[in-house]
Formats: sequence, structure tokens, C-alpha cells
Amino acid sequence: MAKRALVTGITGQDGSYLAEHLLSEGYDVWGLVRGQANPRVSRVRKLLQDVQLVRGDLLDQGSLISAVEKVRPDEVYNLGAISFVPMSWEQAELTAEVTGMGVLRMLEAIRVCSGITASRGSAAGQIRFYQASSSEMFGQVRETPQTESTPFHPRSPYGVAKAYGHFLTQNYRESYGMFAVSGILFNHESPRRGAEFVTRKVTLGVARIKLGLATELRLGNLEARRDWGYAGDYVRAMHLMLGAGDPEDYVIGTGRTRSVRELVEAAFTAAGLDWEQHVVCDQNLHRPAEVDLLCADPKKARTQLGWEPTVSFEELVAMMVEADLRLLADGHDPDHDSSWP
Ligand code: NAP
Ligand code: G4F
Repeated sequence: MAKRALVTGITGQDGSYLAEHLLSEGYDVWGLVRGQANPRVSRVRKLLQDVQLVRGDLLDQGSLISAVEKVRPDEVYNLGAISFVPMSWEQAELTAEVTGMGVLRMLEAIRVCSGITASRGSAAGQIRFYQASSSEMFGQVRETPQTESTPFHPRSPYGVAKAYGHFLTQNYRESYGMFAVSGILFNHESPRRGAEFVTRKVTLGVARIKLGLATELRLGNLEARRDWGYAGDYVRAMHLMLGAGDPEDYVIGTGRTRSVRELVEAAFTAAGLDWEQHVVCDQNLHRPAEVDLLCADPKKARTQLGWEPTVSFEELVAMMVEADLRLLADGHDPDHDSSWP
């Protein structure tokens, strides 16, 4: 019988790539969708026609229990979150509820539906759980590159909420013997990335300038460094983690770090433009507290899971610029609020 996966965050970047990957592996894929008239649901229906949808919200414990009861999944991937770091300062409580407490609610839904108690641990055939942890938890980094044992020093309410979800996942593994793991994923991008994140903001900005739809691009801190990879590669790692013999946490990244300035140079160059003629640095787009440097050490994932990234930084940037040039040339321009840093 086909394995069944339940994915929260199905309308997001990673949800779409993960669903495609699991479908290609022969899974029955169910996506959790929220809201009464969520406009992103119709996009999922078009893009992922073989995914079945179930209603639920990470803010609503009962809805998660109902979803797990209905789907009876073999695997749950918890990708749902308020995932944009600047929003977490403006709506810190909502971020704590969705990105942090949402993990507790999902784990509890699995525990209750599986009949797991402190005295009666989980049996074979248990539901396997993946938590989308983040390199934002490392924050003000204590060492470089960052590994599974690097201490956390989160710099945003988002990072703090992710650290809570991370430790809770570990705790449910230790307390109840659940197969519950976290992937500590570094930044990963694609043509499906939200327009508010810096890579997509830059590639959309480049495409608008190239097509004569804009003349400048306003950005914040150009010196921050990130370890950027391709989302399609990273969802394979999520699946490998749930297929492993033992439940363990893994760092997933490329092991190379670039500055926002290098990203900007690469994207403008890919379109034959000179970035210095168009990029405006705007102090209002700087964050209250910055994560200056992220760089993964993905050795454990390489040696234990056989995971390797396949798309280089240059290929990723070129792929995103080309996709946005095509998108805009076809008359589509994803809305974005340029006042977000
Ligand atoms: P994304 O595109 O922002 O997607 C976030 C998803 O969360 C959306 O599907 C959204 O659904 C859903 N969501 C928001 N509030 C919800 C709620 N109350 N109940 C249920 N679902 C809710 O994020 P992504 O880039 O795909 O990232 C996936 C996960 O990985 C997130 O948890 C993110 O924090 C984490 N992560 C991402 C990266 C990265 O570089 N992309 C790195 C490390 C970790 P709606 O459409 O209904 O809003
Ligand atoms: O693209 P960003 O908004 O991503 P950030 O904050 O690193 O978070 C992403 O990666 C995390 C993993 O480390 C995920 F957990 C999280 O959910 C999300 O996917 O910003 C990247 C860097 C920052 O240092 C920011 O200050 O780019 C800098 N930046 C400079 N100008 C900008 C801008 N970021 C945005 N969004 N917009 C700007 O104008």
C-alpha cells in the first residue's frame, strides 16, 4: 500500500516541492490548508493536482487532531509557520503561536491519535514526524561553520519560536519514544520563493529593471552572509530524515556562505546589468537585530543520509532571474510590499 504523508505549509515554497517529491516516490500526499477563502489554495490545486487537501490550522488543536484522524498518515511534515523574520518583530505573539506552539499542537495531535502516553510509549508503525527547524536558531553564531551541536543564540522572535519547536520535538522523542526529528535547514530558495525574501526580491527587482518596469531596487543590509541553496534539493533531505533507521536531527546547507552584496552582483550580472547603477541602500530596511553570518557544516547529512546539494549558488541565481524575466514578460508580477525589510 502507498505510504501516506500529511504536509502542513503545503501552500508555501517547500510544501510544493516536498509534495512533488513525495508524489514521485509513490506517496499519497495530503496538504493541510487553512482559512475560509485562502487564495493560495487554488494555486496549490493547479500546481499539485494529485495532492488531497484537508482543512486545519496550527492555531487550532482540534482541527489538527481531526486532520490526523482523517488522513491516518505514516509521516507528518510540519512546514507551516510564520516564516518571514521581520514579521516576527511586528507580530511576535502570532509568531510564537504559529511557529512555536503550532509544533506542540501538531505533536500532541499525533500523540493523542496514536494513543501514546508517558507509560505507554509508541509502538512499531508509529507516525513519523518532521519539524522544519531553522539556521535562524544559531543567530549570533558561536562557531563557524554551524553543526548539529552548535549552541543556539536566536536574534528574532521567529528564531526563538523555532528554537522552542526544535527542543520540543527533541523532548517528545525522548519522553515518548516518538520518531520525531528536526531538519536545521539553512536558507533555500527557488522561483517559488515568496517575494518578500531577499533572493526573490532581488531577482524580481532585476527582472523589472531589465524589462523597463523599474529603475531602482531598495535593499537593507548588504553585508549579511547566508548559506543559500536550492529548495528542491532540501526537500529530499526532509524525506531522507524520515526514512532513516534512527530519529536524529540534521543540519542541511551547502557549506558555502555569500553576502547579500554577492547575491546582488550575481543577479544583476546574470541579466547583463550593473547593480551599482540601480541598488539603493535604505536604513529603514535594516533589522532590529541581525544574523550576520550563517554557514552550514552538512557533513552528518552527507555521511549518514547520503544527501548532497545539486544546484550551485550561481545556477540558483540564474534560474531565479530567468524565471522572473519570463514571469514578468508574460504580464504577471507577484505583489510585494516594498516597505518590508
Ligand atoms: P513559506 O513559503 O512562508 O510557507 C509557510 C507556510 O505556512 C504556508 O503554506 C502558510 O500557509 C503556512 N501557515 C502559516 N500560518 C499557518 C497556520 N496558522 N496554520 C497552518 N499553516 C500556516 O515557508 P517555506 O519557505 O516554504 O518554509 C517552510 C518551513 O521551513 C517554514 O516552517 C519555515 O519557517 C522553515 N524554514 C524555511 C527556510 C527557507 O530558507 N525557506 C529555512 C529554514 C526553515 P498560508 O498559505 O495559509 O499562509
Ligand atoms: O531573505 P531573508 O528575509 O531571509 P532570512 O531572514 O535569512 O530568513 C530565511 O531563512 C531562514 C533560515 O536561516 C528561515 F528560517 C526563514 O524562514 C527565512 O526563510 O533575509 C536574508 C538577509 C538578512 O540578513 C536581511 O537583513 O538579507 C538581508 N536583507 C538585506 N536587504 C534583506 C533585505 N532581506 C529582505 N527580506 N529584504 C531586504 O530588502
